[in-house]
Amino acid sequence: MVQAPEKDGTTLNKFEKFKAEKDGLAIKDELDHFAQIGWEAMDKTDLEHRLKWVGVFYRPVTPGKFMMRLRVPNGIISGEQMRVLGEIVQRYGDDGNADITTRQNLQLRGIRIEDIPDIFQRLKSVGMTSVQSGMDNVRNITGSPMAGLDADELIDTRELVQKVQDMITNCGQGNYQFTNLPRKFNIAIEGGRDNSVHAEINDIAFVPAYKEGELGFNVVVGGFFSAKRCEAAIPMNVWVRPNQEVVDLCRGILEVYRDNGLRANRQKSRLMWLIDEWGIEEFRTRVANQLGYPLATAAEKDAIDWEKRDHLGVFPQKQEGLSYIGLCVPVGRLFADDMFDLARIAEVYGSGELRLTVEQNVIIPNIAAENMPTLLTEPLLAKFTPNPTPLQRALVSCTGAQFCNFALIETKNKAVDLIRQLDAELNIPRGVRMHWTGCPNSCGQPQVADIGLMGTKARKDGKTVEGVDLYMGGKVGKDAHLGSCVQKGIPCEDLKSVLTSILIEQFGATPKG
Ligand code: SRM
Ligand code: SF4
Repeated sequence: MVQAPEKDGTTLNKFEKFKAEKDGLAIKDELDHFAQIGWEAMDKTDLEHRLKWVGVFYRPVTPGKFMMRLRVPNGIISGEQMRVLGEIVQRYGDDGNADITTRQNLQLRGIRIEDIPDIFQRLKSVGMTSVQSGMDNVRNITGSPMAGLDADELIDTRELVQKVQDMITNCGQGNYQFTNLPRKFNIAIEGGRDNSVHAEINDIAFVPAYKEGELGFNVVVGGFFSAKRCEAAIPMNVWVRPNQEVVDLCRGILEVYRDNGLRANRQKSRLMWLIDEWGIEEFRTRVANQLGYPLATAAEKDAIDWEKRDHLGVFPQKQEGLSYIGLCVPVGRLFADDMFDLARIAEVYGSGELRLTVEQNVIIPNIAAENMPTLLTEPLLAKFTPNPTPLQRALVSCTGAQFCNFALIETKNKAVDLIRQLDAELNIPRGVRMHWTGCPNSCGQPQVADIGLMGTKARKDGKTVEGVDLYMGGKVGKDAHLGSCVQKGIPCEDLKSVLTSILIEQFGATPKG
């Protein structure tokens, strides 16, 4: 794809250099060759970077065992697809598992390079793709997990999310138009009243809004987290109808960003930095020019007027006689047997559909009333309960040191272990949203949590130990705003006592008798 040279003549950073040498997507035609020669013989840049353009991530922590990041638009996946993914990870024994991600998506683990051509065939056979899910591409597009089910829904996001993905990825074939962005890019489309997608932390988010009585979306732009800076998205002063206008606006913004986004310093390449440089008015004008027509101004206010729901438990749908059940998947971790069980349960009791949430949980929709009692006796529900404790129900964690080389601490196991201990000692009257993230990249979004924990190195008794920075005050749903760091460098071994005090003093917890 054509790229604007650096305006200030700065030397290209190493990422821009290797992208200019060979587009990451070109790797899709070399996968058979890699499978034959093995990962150790691969060119280092292809191995460590370009493979991410097809969603395959080399893991320095587990060399030879790759991670595969899929695309699950709107978090909707069929039982058949889930079963195929289960079969893929099953062949890797203890190395194989899957994680539900904070973008309503799935990542598979333990993948061997020699199996990748076969895995891609299997994905294709069930209409799935992992294309453009890593590096300087648009990530999984999130949408309301209740789309089409919720009686109070404003806009059904399913088709819109799929259309935006199809535009960006050329229907999953890969699209060189959008494979060399200055940096990663996040898009979310909210259709409900409760901001289920965390609109404020996306580069583009569509938020329902009535304009002169007509329902459409207000648009916010530039939200992002990075180690250097975190910003909530800001209004673009644009309103679009819930149709092709959404797809076109995404295309226009992506083209403007692709051709003008800052590329010299990767710490300053996300969309917000360009908006800073131009000002939001100029940015809006450039996007309108790119599209070739004027943009409608924003509706006065958006229609997010509910607190965020977590959808765990059993709830009626708008379709009479049907309900959905939300299951709590501790820190999003699934093994092959769990995936087979979820697929079977969705097919036997529901319509064969499953949904993933940004809280790393699973929803099974379309369950007839007469099927619910038997579903509730399924052994899987002992592991993935619809009735979790207040701490379990809102626990989120990024990958952490088990698989991620950026991590400063192990996260998922610590997170589960700590709430188990806190639950044993405290009565906690309300849900407390606790988010763990292993490093300042903030994949686990500590800034949206009631209590956010970000991995760091701390000092204790003169030694360097695993620790966390404590974030508090994140507000989600209506009037969402980001939390901030309130305490730095808490050694992990002191965390239980620190959190016990916070839960008692600020969340009404009482010690168990
Ligand atoms: Fe992330 C990089 C995992 C959501 C901000 N993220 C990474 C990498 C790819 C780093 C690496 O190569 O090891 C991690 C892969 C680890 C692994 O083996 O799993 C990784 N990010 C994740 C996931 C899996 C966390 C999770 O456990 O759920 C999430 C995958 C989402 C998906 O399905 O695509 C994930 N990452 C996020 C989010 C949250 C969100 O999107 O709502 C953020 C903050 C929001 C944002 O991007 O603005 C996030 N990830 C980052 C960053 C910092 C970006 C920046 O602008 O500096 C990095 C590092 C980078 O890109 O250089 C990063
Ligand atoms: Fe890895 Fe850091 Fe992201 Fe956690 S926050 S997945 S440790 S990059």
